[in-house]
Amino acid sequence: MASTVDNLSVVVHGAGVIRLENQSIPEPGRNEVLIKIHSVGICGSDVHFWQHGRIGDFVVQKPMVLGHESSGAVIKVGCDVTHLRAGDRVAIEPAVPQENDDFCKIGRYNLSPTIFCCATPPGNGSLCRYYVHNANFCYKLPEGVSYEEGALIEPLSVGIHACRRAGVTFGSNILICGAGPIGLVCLLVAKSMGAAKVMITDLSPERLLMAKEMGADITLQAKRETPQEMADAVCGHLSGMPDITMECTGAEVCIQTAIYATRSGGTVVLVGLGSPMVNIPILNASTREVDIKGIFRYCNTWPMAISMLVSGRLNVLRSLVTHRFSLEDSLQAFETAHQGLGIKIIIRCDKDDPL
Ligand code: NAD
Ligand code: 572
Ligand code: ZN
Repeated sequence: MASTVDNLSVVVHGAGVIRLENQSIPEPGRNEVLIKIHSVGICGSDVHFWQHGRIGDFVVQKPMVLGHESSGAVIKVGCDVTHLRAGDRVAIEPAVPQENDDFCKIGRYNLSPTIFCCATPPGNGSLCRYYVHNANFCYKLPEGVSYEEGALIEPLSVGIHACRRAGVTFGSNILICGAGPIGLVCLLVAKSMGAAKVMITDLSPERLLMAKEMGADITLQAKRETPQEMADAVCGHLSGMPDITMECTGAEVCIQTAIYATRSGGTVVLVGLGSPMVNIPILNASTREVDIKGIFRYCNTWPMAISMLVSGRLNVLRSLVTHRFSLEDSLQAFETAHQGLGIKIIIRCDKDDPL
């Protein structure tokens, strides 16, 4: 039976409408856990669902709780759960396949047509006090890994998956387009995988400064160049063409730049998702054997992210957090995110551990 005690939740009702509402506390099913949420990061997609009520074909048709970058403490386990118990601190992987299909069998469960992600309609998210999730997609946080780091594993996972798909290795020379949270996690992962030189571009000098502080070797402010001119500038600053370009803006001009800049035989990974139809220099890519790959979120990243956080070699991840708000002040947090201020905004949902 659901209870009606305080489960304050950030709920989107459609374009332009979010409210703080008290919802009932759900009961965990056999293979689920009930989590007392501690920290939740705001993602660009949360802001987009609030502003536009949709992303592509995913339309907010009924009120939906936002938030998919989260961590918290298990307070109740379903009867079939054996690897977690009450009191465990966990990071939550939000996208869960609903069936063990062929994609799951080959380990690429993110590609399953049955994948169901919290805070993508119709799935409720975790920006609330109490949230139920599939126990197999909750990962125990060891001592020394904070709840905020636990929440940051979600965007970090996008960076891990992008770097894996790109084939980043010892000595890679890399261009990253866009120094938002996703471009910055790609930078952190690429450096920790042994990239020799990482160059990052953005329109914003503040974001480029952040990138520099987080270990970018070269930063370049994008102006109003043509993609070919921008690619020439990139190669000049890098003293050669990058082996890999990770496109993290979704802007057509950056996708074009990415192709022109990448060396023959290299790889472009399209992380940013913008317009569904874009013009790209396809002959340039195909005749130079530049591979163009996409990514869809991530798979099999939480365990390695946790190991890397335990090792201390990803301590810089925590500096992505520029703003913190309590759950009660979430609407102010969303306004701040919408204004494009800072990098990662974290909402503290646990009223027993106030800011
Ligand atoms: P963001 O909007 O915070 O960052 C994008 C950055 O690109 C901004 O700093 C912006 O100034 C910069 N930019 C825009 N136009 C530019 C240009 N012409 N040249 C250089 N820089 C430019 O977004 P984010 O949270 O960092 O996410 C980046 C992208 O990744 C988004 O499109 C998002 O939807 C996508 N994403 C994709 C996946 C996936 O599974 N493929 C997962 C997560 C996010
Ligand atoms: O952290 C997961 C994530 N994925 C994003 C964006 C932000 N955060 N994606 C972009 C939007 N797509 S989607 O396919 N969709 C709404 C399901 O357009 C998913 C990946
Ligand atoms: Zn996200």
